[in-house]
This record gives sequence, C-alpha cells and structure tokens, in this order.
Amino acid sequence: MGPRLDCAGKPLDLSVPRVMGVLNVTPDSFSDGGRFARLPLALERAREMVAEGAAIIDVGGESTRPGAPPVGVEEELRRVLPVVEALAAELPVPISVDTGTPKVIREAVAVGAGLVNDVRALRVPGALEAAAAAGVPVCLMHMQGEPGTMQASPRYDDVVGEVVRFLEERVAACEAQGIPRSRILLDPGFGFGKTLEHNLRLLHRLDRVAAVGLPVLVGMSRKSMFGALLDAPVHRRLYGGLAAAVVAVMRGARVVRTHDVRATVEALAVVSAVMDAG
Ligand code: 8Y4
Repeated sequence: MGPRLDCAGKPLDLSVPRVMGVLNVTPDSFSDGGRFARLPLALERAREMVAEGAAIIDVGGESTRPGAPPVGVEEELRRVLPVVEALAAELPVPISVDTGTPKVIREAVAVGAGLVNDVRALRVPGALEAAAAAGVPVCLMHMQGEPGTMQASPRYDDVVGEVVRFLEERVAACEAQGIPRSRILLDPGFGFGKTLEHNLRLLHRLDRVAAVGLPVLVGMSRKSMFGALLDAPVHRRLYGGLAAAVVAVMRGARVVRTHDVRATVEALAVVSAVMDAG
C-alpha cells in the first residue's frame, strides 16, 4: 500500500514513513577545504546516512537561509553536480536535488538525480518545463516571500488554507505542463515565511495538507521554531525535532527531511509500528 515513486530507476516506497537525509554542499558547511575536500566528505556523510536508514539523500548547494547570499547558477552546478553524480552512481537510494533553477534541474537529472526538491515550487520561469522533461518526481514547497526577506513579517488570514490553496495551484500548474499527480509530493514549508505560531498551526493541521491526496514531505530539522520553543541553539534542537517529526507523521506526513537521520529513523519506526497496530 501507499505510493511507490520511480526516482530515475530507484524506487521510493512510501507505504511507510521515510527519512530524507540532508546533505549540504554549501561553503559554510565544508568551510575552508575548498572544492577538493567536498566530494570525499559528502560521500562519507551520505554513506553514513544510508547506513542509518535514510531512504533518500537531498543534495543542496544554494543556501536558502535568511540573509544568505544568492548563489550563481554556475557555482551551484560546480557544487552540486559532482556530488549528485557520485552519489547516484554509488548509493542504492535515490538522490534528490534541492534546486529551482531550470539548468540545474536538467543537468542534475542528467547525472542521476531522482527527485527535484524545489522550495520555490517550480515558479522560476522554465522550471516547470525542465522538471516535466526530466521525468522524475518533484516536491513542491510553500514559501511566503523570498528567502532573503521572508521572515521579516509573515502574515496570513488562514495559514493552513492559504498553504493548501497555494499547493493545489502549483499541482494544477504541474499537471498543465504534463507532470502527473503520481509524480508530486507536497510540503508546507516550515520556516519559510512563517512565524512560530504559523508553523505550529500548520503542524497541528497537517492532516489538511495530506487530504489533498498527495504524499507530504516535511522539513523541520533544527529550524528556528525549536530555537524559539526551547530557547536552544541549533545543536540542541534534536529532541524537539523528533517530537515534531512524530506529530507530522501521525498527521499524515510520509517523508521527513532531517539532518539527524538515525534518531529520526528510530522514532518513525516506532510511530509506524503503532499506526500499523490500528
Ligand atoms: C538549521 C539547519 C536551521 C537548517 C535551519 C535550517 C526545507 C527544504 C530546506 C523544507 C523541503 C533549512 C531545502 C532550510 N528546508 N526542502 N530545504 N522542505 N522540501 N534550514 O522544509 O534546513 S533548507
């Protein structure tokens, strides 16, 4: 039961909740090593996440954190392509590419990427066409505003309704471009133009996102919502993140994007077993 997505020849079986491991290839995460150090370190971490139970690895080369400088396309390609190519060739799990840039979508899929994870929900001109031609599944995420300024003053009359309507509109745009619903995942975009209150409301009513009928992916790992709730820096947000992941899966999420793979896999195995007992 549950969908089985074809990610460039590798299956992503969503009959049970799965973990997407985060692999950053931004310079801030592999600071002074330069380009030579990036590939071996990325491979080592990706292998480790697969050993810990990750069902998919998300490779991102463009920081979407508020205030992060925008990355040029050529630099994004230089960071991401060698890593995607090496991981796709070596690992048994699909490789997701975190991008919304049409050229990066095309080239990453050409070297083996099996899913396009786009925080801009394919709104960059040419991205819908690139994803449709690529033929791999896409994750459409909600964001209010733009990465640089989205946290300045997020405002909604009805955050859950507005997120659901936005995602339904992007699904329609995908379908019009020839991307079938069977190839689409939805993500409410925790932290992307949302206050703590908005994030909590979305998590509480995540069932309404799941009711759209497509698999739901969530990414809350280490985000500032836990900083605000727990008064904790990034390295002390694990337990809060696990609680949120458990709630998300109980409300219908099928994929949890996280930096903390082993802990999340174990938490979700317990949730999954309890849900199956029903
Ligand atoms: C500490 C570490 C604090 C990381 C903040 C962060 C999502 C996503 C991101 C998400 C999907 C992030 C690429 C932001 N978040 N993709 N990407 N969903 N689908 N910040 O929620 O991790 S990057």
